[in-house]
Amino acid sequence: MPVVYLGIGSNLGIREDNCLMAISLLEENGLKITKRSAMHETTPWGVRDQPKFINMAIEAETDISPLELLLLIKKIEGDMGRQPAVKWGPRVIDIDILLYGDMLLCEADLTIPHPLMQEREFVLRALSEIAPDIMHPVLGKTMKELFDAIAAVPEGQRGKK
Ligand code: PH2
Ligand code: MG
Ligand code: MG
Repeated sequence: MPVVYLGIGSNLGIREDNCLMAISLLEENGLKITKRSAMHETTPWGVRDQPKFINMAIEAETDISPLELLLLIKKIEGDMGRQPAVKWGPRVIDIDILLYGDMLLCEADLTIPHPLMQEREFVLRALSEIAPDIMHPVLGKTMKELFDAIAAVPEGQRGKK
């Protein structure tokens, strides 16, 4: 079965409970969760003036195709009360597909690997905890290497050339 890595985040309400609820709902809907990272409190990225996030990453096995998984994620986010909001703004729950095996996908609503994962410390910290040796299928670097690379750059300099 394909192994998928998902990023989970919340910065509204009881953030830890929201992340755990998302995991339960993913399991109830057919994902076999094989690893989960610790929960990390992280500084908001993109839009800075918002509450801090709780972020984590999970590893799962699933037969659900990427686009079906995206539909399931949207359903779970909606059922958990996520409202349409500004890009990168506050949210009750956010579930992102980071990696889906070695698959490369570029559809209107879904790009795999997640196109911004290598720029986000909050993603790489959690992911490198559970999958340090997994290779990014485009960048040819492991999650640990990507995390070390971003952690070495001062926060204010990240994403700049
Ligand atoms: N999610 C965003 C925007 N910014 N910052 C952190 N620290 N964690 C997130 O999960 C996050 C973010 C939009 O999905
Ligand atoms: Mg996100
Ligand atoms: Mg998302």
